[in-house]
Amino acid sequence: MTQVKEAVDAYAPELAWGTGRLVLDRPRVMGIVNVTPDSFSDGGRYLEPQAALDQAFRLAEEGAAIIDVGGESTRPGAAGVDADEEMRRVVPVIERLAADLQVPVSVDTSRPEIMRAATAAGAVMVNDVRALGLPGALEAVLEADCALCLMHMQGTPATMQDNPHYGNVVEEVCDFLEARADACVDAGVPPDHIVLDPGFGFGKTREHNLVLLRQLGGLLDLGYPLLVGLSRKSIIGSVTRVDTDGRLAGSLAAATLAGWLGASIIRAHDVHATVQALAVMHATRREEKEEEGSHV
Ligand code: 7PM
Repeated sequence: MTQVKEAVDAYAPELAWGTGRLVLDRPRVMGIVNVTPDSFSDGGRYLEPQAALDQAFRLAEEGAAIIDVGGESTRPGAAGVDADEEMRRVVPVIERLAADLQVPVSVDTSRPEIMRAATAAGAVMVNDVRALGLPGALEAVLEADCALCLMHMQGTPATMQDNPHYGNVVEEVCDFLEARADACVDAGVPPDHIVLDPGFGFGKTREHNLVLLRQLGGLLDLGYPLLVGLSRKSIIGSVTRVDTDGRLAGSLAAATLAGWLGASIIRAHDVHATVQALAVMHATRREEKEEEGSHV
């Protein structure tokens, strides 16, 4: 083996933040913890802070590499929660998790004041479905030196599923994510702090979602790791014709495909099952690489 090839083989992409990093040599699972009364999936069950903490510890045990804590439902048509309420929901939970959990914590928010409070409480990543679109969000992330997920959404949660339309959905999502990543890097966010997300279900029809998944590899050309969230979403239900509680099998198929097509982080409710699906995906891919290697 040449030195160059050794260097290339040793290279593993990673997501970094001020004090740490997540090695992305294989797809990692982001476990979802909702601290909301109205989330479509775990609705109400984990509203109490203690229940959210229990859920987070369980997901970490199941193999989550990062835990995403959210206090605002972004369900299509959902009314937003006010900043005080969001603050009351997420910050105490993040404080406890950052102190006691061995796994890094992400905060799912668009509000700069929540970003500041959550990162001060120990969150190492901001996951923003509005891609730092609110005034002050970019500054909050810069100051925190945290990792950052920039997601694509067409419209707003209240209306995004009313009539999604694109000329070319893959191109438009790609252009949007590139522009947002460029703006962040220009402002001083280190490129290795950024992960991009096509935003499945956020202003997309069934066909838009399926094309985006099929063509996921095209987004890799932007040079950033990809995060995808398909777990229990209506795109899964539109194919399998089952309600949210019955969407595990479809979600695992989607997670496996996304991983195979190049996603580095899979956002999921069912962490134990998703970790196993991705282990089979990864083992298959590794054998393939070893076979190629044996020919040289
Ligand atoms: C109702 C519908 C409630 C959809 C909650 C959801 C993503 C996200 C969400 C995603 C990133 C869910 C979604 N989805 N953040 N936050 N990517 N980065 O299924 O796909 O949890 S909310």
